[in-house]
Amino acid sequence: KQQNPCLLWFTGLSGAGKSTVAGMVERSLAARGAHTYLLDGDNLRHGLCRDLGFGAADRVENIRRAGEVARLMTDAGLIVLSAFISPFRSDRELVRSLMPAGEFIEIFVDAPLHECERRDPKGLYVKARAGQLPNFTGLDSPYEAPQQPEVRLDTLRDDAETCTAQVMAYLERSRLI
Ligand code: GGZ
Ligand code: DAT
Repeated sequence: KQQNPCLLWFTGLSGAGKSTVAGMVERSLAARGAHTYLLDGDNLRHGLCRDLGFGAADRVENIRRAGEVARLMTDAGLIVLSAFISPFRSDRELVRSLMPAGEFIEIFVDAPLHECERRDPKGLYVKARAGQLPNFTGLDSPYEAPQQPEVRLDTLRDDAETCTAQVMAYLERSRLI
């Protein structure tokens, strides 16, 4: 077996860089012949989770479903990457508990709110500040930062290539690839 199935769980504020880095790690893994799948709000919230919004209870359910799907995909032998804000510590710990020891890799994509708001890649912070997006994470909905993530990426200091290399180095060091 050339790869160990595992779940790379990216968490962080909107605009912190989860999708960007997860996408680059996925390309890096694919270049080595690994079989991967990237789960994110775009492919879940339009289908499996289309009934869910951004209130606290709906976010809890969103992450529960995402975790269960990710678990099934790792059972099928894939390296799964996920890019959800996943703001609540207890939900991330629930997903961790679904996975065999060592196969849940929590990756804290860390950037301060002011930097995420400065980037505002989709214009959502502007909308949220204007009152058009209630319960926006970091503004009027909480984000609980990981206390012991397997990997912490500082996307204010390091560029996306450096962050990608840090994740790949973790996977090599842990003999997951
Ligand atoms: C946070 C929101 C909201 C609110 C829409 N709060 O930058 P994006 O666009 O692509 O990432 C955000 C995405 C978050 O969905 P998740 O499934 O990752 O959230 S969670 O893990 O909390 O369930 C953002 C967009 O949806 N978005 N409204 N109110 N992000
Ligand atoms: P998220 O998926 O967390 O909402 P994104 O990947 O869609 O975030 O957007 C992140 C933005 O920040 C994107 O415009 C690229 C930029 N950026 C700057 N430095 C970065 C880094 N080190 N890693 C990832 N993205 C970075």
